[in-house]
Amino acid sequence: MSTTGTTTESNFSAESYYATQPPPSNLDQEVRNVRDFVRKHVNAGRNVVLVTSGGTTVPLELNVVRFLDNFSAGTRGATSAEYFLKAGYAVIFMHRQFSLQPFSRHYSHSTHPFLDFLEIEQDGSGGGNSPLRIDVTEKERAPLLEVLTSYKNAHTAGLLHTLTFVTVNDYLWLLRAVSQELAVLGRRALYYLAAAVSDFFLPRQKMSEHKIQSGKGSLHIEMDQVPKILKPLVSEWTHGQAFIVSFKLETDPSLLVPKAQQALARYGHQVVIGNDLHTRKHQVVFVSPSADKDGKYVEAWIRMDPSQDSIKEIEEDIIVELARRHRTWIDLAIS
Ligand code: 9Z3
Repeated sequence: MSTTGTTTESNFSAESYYATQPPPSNLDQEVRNVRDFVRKHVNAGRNVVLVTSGGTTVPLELNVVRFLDNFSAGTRGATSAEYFLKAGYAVIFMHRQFSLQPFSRHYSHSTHPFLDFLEIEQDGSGGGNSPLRIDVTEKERAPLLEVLTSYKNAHTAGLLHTLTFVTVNDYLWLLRAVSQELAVLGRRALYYLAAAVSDFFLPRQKMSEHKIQSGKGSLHIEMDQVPKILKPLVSEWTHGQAFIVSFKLETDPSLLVPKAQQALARYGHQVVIGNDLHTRKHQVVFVSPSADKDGKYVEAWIRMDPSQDSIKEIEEDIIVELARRHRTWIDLAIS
């Protein structure tokens, strides 16, 4: 995309992307950690889900001062990871650094900051010189105990493995490497691709080494299209075995279903969850190939009443439905 708004065909296939763009420096270590996590859960006979979450940055300089970003806070991914744990999955949570994380998300919002419900109290044992203690306000105690218990249980049982990315390049390298590690799970692997991944990037070879100077007037940057990695993910990296759920985000609701169908036709995976930017917390649409294999698609809406916001999260219903479909997918191979 150029700043004039015109688009040109990208030259980057997935193959040429990985051949020309450098991997993140910590990739090998991250992959080894994922391998250990996967091995443990394969041995335990547990299904594993990869949840991607948050936005990606697109740096404009090698010594990066400026970058493009997007709106995603990682709410969908972090919330969904908790419900996947509840459904018995081991979870690889691959998220944008500093975006929301499962469990801590309940307290990291400016609307619910944890410092507001902690109290400083004097330990009564030693009179005025007693050490100070931290306590939780009465009202917040029960919900905190519930979140903390789930958090501790997930960690003690080694059910949650966290990976971090920042740039779209980090994301692309990690996704390929993790999917290659998950391949041993065959149909037992589920992909839940909720990260908001940039469609455009600046290849390393076109980046300015130092901070772009402002003295030259307006800035014109031509970006290349990020390769459509769902295609190799579905057919090569996962050998067509994994249950793959991608998300489609639109701001024009009339485009949701057609764009989701187009993605399924192009990549041949199992589900596209369509969501509109403004209504995404209250309704989503599942679009999937018809069971009759007649080239048609079926759509199923999940909706919740906004008045239920304080007691219910739409991700709960999304994950129940996906876990059900994933079981069917696994059973298909057995029958
Ligand atoms: C989504 O559609 C996610 O549901 C959101 C969640 C990013 C809207 P938040 O993090 O938001 O809770 O604030 N993710 C995928 C978006 C995306 O980039 N999809 C691509 C597209 O629409 C296809 S992979 O073209």
